Amino acid sequence: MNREKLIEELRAISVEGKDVKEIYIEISQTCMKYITETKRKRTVKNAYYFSIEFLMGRAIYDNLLKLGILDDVKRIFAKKGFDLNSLEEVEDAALGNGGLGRLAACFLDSAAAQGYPVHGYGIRYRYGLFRQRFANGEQVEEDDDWLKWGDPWSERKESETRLIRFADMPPVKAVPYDIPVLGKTNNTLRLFQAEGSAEAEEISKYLYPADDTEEGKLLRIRQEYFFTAVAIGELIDQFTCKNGKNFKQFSEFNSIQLNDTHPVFAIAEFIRILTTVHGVPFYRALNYARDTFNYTNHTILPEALECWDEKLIEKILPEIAQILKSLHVYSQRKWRREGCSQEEIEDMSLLKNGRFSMANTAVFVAKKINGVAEIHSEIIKQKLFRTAYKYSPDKFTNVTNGVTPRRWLRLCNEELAKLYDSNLGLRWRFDMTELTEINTGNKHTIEEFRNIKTIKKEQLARYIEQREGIRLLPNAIYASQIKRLHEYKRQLMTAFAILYLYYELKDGNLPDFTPTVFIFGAKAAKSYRRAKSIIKYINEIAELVNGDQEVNHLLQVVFVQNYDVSYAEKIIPGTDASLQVSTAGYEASGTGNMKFMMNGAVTVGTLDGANIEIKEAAGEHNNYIFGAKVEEIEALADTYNPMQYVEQHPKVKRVADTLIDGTFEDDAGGLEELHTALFKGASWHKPDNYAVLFDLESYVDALLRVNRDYKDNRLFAKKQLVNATHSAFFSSDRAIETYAKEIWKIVKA
Ligand code: 26V
Repeated sequence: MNREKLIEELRAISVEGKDVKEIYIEISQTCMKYITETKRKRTVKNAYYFSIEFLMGRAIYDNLLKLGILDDVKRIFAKKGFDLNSLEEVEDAALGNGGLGRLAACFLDSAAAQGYPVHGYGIRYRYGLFRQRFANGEQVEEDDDWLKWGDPWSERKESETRLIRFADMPPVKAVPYDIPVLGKTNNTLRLFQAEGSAEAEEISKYLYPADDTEEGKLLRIRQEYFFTAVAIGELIDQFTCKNGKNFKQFSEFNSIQLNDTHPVFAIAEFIRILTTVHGVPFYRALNYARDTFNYTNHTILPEALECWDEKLIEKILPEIAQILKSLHVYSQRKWRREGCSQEEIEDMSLLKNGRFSMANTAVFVAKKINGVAEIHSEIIKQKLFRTAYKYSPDKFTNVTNGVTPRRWLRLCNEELAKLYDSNLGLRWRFDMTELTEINTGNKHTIEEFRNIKTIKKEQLARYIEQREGIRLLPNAIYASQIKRLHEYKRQLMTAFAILYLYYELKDGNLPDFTPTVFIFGAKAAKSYRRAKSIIKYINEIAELVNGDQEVNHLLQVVFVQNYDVSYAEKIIPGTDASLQVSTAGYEASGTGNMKFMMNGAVTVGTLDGANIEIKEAAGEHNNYIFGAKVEEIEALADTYNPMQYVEQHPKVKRVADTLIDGTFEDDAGGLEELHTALFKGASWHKPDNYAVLFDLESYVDALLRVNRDYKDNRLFAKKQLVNATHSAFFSSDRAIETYAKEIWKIVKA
């Protein structure tokens, strides 16, 4: 089938008497017929991206764009009286939590777009990330039944089913579902579904099941082993079919990227099959693994670095436990031989206090280890993995994250893409560095950009009104913080900043204030109590501020429900100021920050993650940097006492007091607990562990700088445009090119 034939078949679809779902399925299936006829190009070496999350979002518009028929199909269906925008009802495939899963999706997109043979391996969860709504300002979670829309974009490959064995249950069937990833090459995302018994089905039922109980932990281990073991089994069989048992060559054909530590069992499974099935000696199998696997670290938060009890792994995967132990023994011997001190050996140890450190295992074996932004990669080298870095500095590298300009610019902001087209032709689509040729000093261009921003803000306002029933203030600054809810990301600090501004306005201290709308979008992990309290608190603040006649023409707060990829596609282009305010040192990279920049929002941010590189690319004067730097945050540990601090900063005290002084209802005691965490400490954390109070006034100051600068509309629009036109570095095309050349050593098909 060729493109013309495809369009013809799409034109032949009748919409008469059909509902949105039926039309959606028919369009998708027609495209799939066309796509699956296109054969994969043969390549020598492929890369495989192993990830427990792929946050793909909605497929249909993206695929139509890649087939080059989006505009045609819109027109064809408009003529039939069917608005293609109706397909926005189709829910996202949300098989991921946030940045890590969305990065995996952007990387697959960029690899295909550039013709690199990179395929994804993951899990086909029955239920993705929960759907969120608010009841009385509190988060309520519901199962995400994404399959109710059917799954026309994947192909079940029953005949390629493999069996995965756990010691305590019958063999589990792993059935592959292939999702095409379109571009210059057609790559594949292969997700496995667990079948065979009710017990088996549990394995691929939920994304990130709670792992605070032993049962939860076992399930998580099963998930991790399940998808990596099928993938490894497949890759080894494919290899031996073509090349026999000359495993020395395995890495000449295959490179495997471990997206965080969740897929680290792949290493053990690889060694297990080579040693037990193919009779390769252990040390050789290890060497082949060393040539094949690479590891990306995505966080330095201790609570997120996986360690699994030896006993648990022994119970369900005895052979794998044995191999992990052998790796441990082998590594200890090696380090002793190399003259490492006892302390150093302990620091790098794969097995600590009866628990396997998945990160240390990955670091020991991987050929390349990378962080996801310059500062993060430095922290990894100097702190998290400092001993390993001391002995193998060449293993460590940085690949700053990126985001796909197809979804995050062309699809979500076609107005801006058209402005680029009319200024530069189509070249920029293939090389975003061309965007710097746009004359950002040109009055006419700035005006055009400003109009586009206004259009996108209006579209956003309409969308939010539809979804949330809230009408946004027009002619206001739109400032957005959209990301997973976590204390280190400091949504609480934004909440305090809003209250700070609120009281300043009430007190008449801000006579010249430009109206500002704060937009939040975030899901809190089901069991993360303080994160949920922060949602409740922000919703309380929204009620107070939005209901106050004295200020509600100047200040507005909206927390949207069920924030997801598709919501992000609306919020990002309609935002003026992107809030990226994590405690310095904690946000590995951030990728939302890049999406905002690409759509021409200024960054109000700390010197953390990729914010630093954004500031460098677009110029400090075009962004609003504030807050303590990493070294300053570290120094706080010895000197900082939040109780004393607020005594000297009464306005900070005033807002923090609202957690306990009856300003807001707090029946469940969640707000009080936030107050305790700030002033007395909580869990294993010291008081105000994330420096929320400490950075607050410098944050407010940055927001007020935005507020002042915005008055000169043209100058502000210019800052935004400079950001947009200097965002090439943050395209995942650049990131993938770096992985391909420096880590995977693969060439374009
Ligand atoms: C996971 C968990 C799990 C349990 C408790 C707390 C906690 C805190 C953080 C995490 C994050 C896991 C890894 C992750 O998603 N990292 C994100 O990866 C993005 C892509 O590289 C990056 O842009 C974000 O900065 C980073 O947080």
